Amino acid sequence: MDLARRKGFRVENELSNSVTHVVAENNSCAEILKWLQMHNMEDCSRFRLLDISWLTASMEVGRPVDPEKYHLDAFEVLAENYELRGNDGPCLAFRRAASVLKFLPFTIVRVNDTEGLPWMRDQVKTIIEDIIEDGESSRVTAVLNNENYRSIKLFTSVFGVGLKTSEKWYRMGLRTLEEVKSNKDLKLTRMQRAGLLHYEDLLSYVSKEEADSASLFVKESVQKFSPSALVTLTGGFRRGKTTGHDVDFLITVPGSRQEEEVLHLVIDFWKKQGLLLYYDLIESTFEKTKLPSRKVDAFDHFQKCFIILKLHKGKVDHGSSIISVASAEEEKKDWKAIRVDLVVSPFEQYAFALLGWSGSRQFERDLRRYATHEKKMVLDNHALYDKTKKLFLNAASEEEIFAHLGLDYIEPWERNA
Ligand code: DCT
Ligand code: MG
Repeated sequence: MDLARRKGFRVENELSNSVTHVVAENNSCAEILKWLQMHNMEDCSRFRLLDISWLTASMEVGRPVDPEKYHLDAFEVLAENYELRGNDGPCLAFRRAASVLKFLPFTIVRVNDTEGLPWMRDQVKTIIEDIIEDGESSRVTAVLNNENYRSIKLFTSVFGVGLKTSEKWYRMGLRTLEEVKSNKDLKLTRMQRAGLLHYEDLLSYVSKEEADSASLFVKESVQKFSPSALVTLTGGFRRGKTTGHDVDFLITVPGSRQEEEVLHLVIDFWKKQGLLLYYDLIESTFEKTKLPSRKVDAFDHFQKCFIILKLHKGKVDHGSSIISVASAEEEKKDWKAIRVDLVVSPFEQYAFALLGWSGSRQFERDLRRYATHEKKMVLDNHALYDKTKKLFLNAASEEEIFAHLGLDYIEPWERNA
């Protein structure tokens, strides 16, 4: 606690209304909930319940890191473990369970509380039961303690490092990033070199303030070259998330067929200013004659650019950040590397692009499944095709797409699960 205070965190001894994060060490979720109940604070939506690892990680970087990763979230761990092993079926089942549980408006304290909720299979219920009774699930603990899981998770946390590379490094006996960096035999890609170079910045997550500042900056740059361009914040931040792994933008130019030029102009402009720590510009591969893709998780065909942007801190309004003292090191470096994705869509596909790039991934997947199985339609980031009527359904807004699907409109912040 002293260390946290010295680093500028405000640490309270007593639970009060000003508390925003409750940090626990060596307590089960059930114990904490009981304790909160004793203090008449059952309403957990008022603060975040986190594991001590969140505080240590935050102290390391000198600011609060994305709490999502430090929730006592057993199902994300299991899902991730299956994903890392290329086992998609169980991975999806646990991801579904996780996203249902994460955004529930109430806390599960008994197994019976899961009654009527979707995706609560027996496997899931067994794990919930273990956590409620013993404070942990042996299945989850086993994954967390597994050396292979830990290394693969560490390696894949580097921008540009996928499963294949991680497994290769693991088989080579590598276990830490220091070992990766100092190994002369490794041929790293440009993307991986950038990922390692800016590892800490990229790991510390983008805050809402940083996303807003990046928004202003991107808008300004794009409209410098194309004054009528629309620049829309998409991804997790559009869904109201307060932190993210990147900032996603959708760009379109109403009434123009040359919308793809603007991205090149912006990239050149930033390059000249030395603001591009990494970029990969991919040209559009869209063919009008092709039907929407049948694959539920397919990559789209828009022109896009994956970027590591040098965001100057002067541009960030710290507002009511709980960090009041910046470390000496932080004062020297007045910028932060953040991941930015720019996607360019033709204006007539804008609504589909916006819906697709707003996520969440789970929401998109389920919306597409719904379109396919319930409506005999094919939905992707470019279009909606009605297989019965054999025609494309146009839409100028997200509302119109939901209407075509026979669904009530779902606001972005309700698309987290
Ligand atoms: N998306 C897509 N096609 C891709 C990649 C992403 O349609 N090839 C969609 C799904 C979610 C959305 O775009 C944004 O993707 P992410 O940035 O990966 O997710 P996020 O929800 O913004 O969350 P975060 O960035 O915080 O991890
Ligand atoms: Mg994102």
